[in-house]
Amino acid sequence: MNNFRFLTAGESHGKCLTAIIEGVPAGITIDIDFINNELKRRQQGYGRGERMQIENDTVEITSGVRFGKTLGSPITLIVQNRDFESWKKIMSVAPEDVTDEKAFSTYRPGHADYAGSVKYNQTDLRNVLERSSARKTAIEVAVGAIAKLILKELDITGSSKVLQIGSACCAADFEQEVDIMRGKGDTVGGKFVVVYKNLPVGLGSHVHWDRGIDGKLAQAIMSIPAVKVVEIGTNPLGYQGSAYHDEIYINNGEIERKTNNAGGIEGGMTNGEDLVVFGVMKPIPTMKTPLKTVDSQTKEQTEAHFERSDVCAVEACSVVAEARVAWILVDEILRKFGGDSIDELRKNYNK
Ligand code: EPS
Repeated sequence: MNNFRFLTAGESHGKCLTAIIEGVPAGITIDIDFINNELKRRQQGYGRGERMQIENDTVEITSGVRFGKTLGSPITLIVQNRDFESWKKIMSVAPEDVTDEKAFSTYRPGHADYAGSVKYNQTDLRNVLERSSARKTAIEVAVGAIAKLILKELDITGSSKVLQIGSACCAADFEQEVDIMRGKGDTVGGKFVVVYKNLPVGLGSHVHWDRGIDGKLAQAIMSIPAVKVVEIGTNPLGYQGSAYHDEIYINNGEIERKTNNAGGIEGGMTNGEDLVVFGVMKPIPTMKTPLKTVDSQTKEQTEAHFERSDVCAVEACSVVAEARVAWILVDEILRKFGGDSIDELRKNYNK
C-alpha cells in the first residue's frame, strides 16, 4: 500500500490547471527548469494549432516544496491558461455573467460532445468540451515530470518518439503528411513509442488481474484523449512462439536476453529489460472541413462545430504518454520498495 496519488482540475479556457500530488517522498530535488522543459516539449510538434502560440506553459508550485526539495507533504502545481484573458466572461464562475457567446450545439463526431452532454444533461456543449479538451494534459505532464524527477534519483530514464503520422512511416515525410491534411481541412493521427531504461525486476505482479503493470500501463495510456491502441513490446500477431519469446541466457552470472519482444514485461511484471510501450492516436475530431452531424437543439441534420484545433498532435501525445508511464513506474516502485524520504527509498531500492 502506498499513498501515491493525484487529482487534476481545470477547464481548457478557464483560469488555470491545477494538480495536487500526494505521496512524494521527502528530499526529492525539484528542478523547475526540467518541469518547464517537459511542458515545452508537450507544446511542440508539427501540426499544433494556434493555441500553442498563445500559451507558454510554465509551472508554479504552491505547496510541498521548500528550498528546492520535497517535504513529503502534498504538492500543488498550477499551470496558467494565458488564453483565459480572452475568455474571462465566457468562462466566468459568477451566475450574473451568463452568456451564450461561444456556446455551440452541434456534436463533433469522435469527440465527447454527444455522450458527455447526454450524461451531464448539458445543452451548451462547451460545458463538455472545456474539460474533455486535451488541454488538461498540460498539468498531467507537470505531474509526470515530478514522477520523472523521482525516477531520476534512481537512475531510471525515459524517452519517446513518433513512429508514424498517417501513412508516413519516416520522420522525413511527417511534415508533408501534416501539410496535406491541413490543406484538406482534415486531421491526422499516428503511432509513438515510449521507452524506459534501467528498471528493477518485479514491478507489478502476476497474482491478481488488477496488479499487472501491463494492465496499469494500458489504462494510463489508453485514457490519454484520442489514444485508441496500446501495445507492449512487439505486436505478437502472426508470430510463432519460438520466434516471439525472448530466450534466456546466463552471462557472468547475470540473466541476459538477446531480444526484447516482450517489451520488458512478463507475467504482468517488469523483467529488467527496457520497457517498450506503443500507442496509436486517432486523428483529432475537431476538423476545419466538418463532418455530418446533428444539432442537439433543433435535432436537424447539420455540420459539426469547428473551433481552432490541431491538425496533428501525435508528438505532444507521446510526451503525455511518457509522463503517464513515469507515474505508473513510480507508483509501483513505491509499492514494492517504499520510503517516506529519498534516503529511505534508496536504502530499500536494491535492484
Ligand atoms: C490543447 C489546447 C486546445 C486544443 C487541443 C489541445 O486549445 P483550443 O481549444 O483553445 O484551441 O488545441 O485540444 C484538442 C485537440 C481537443 O480536441 O480538445 C492543448 O493545450 O494541448
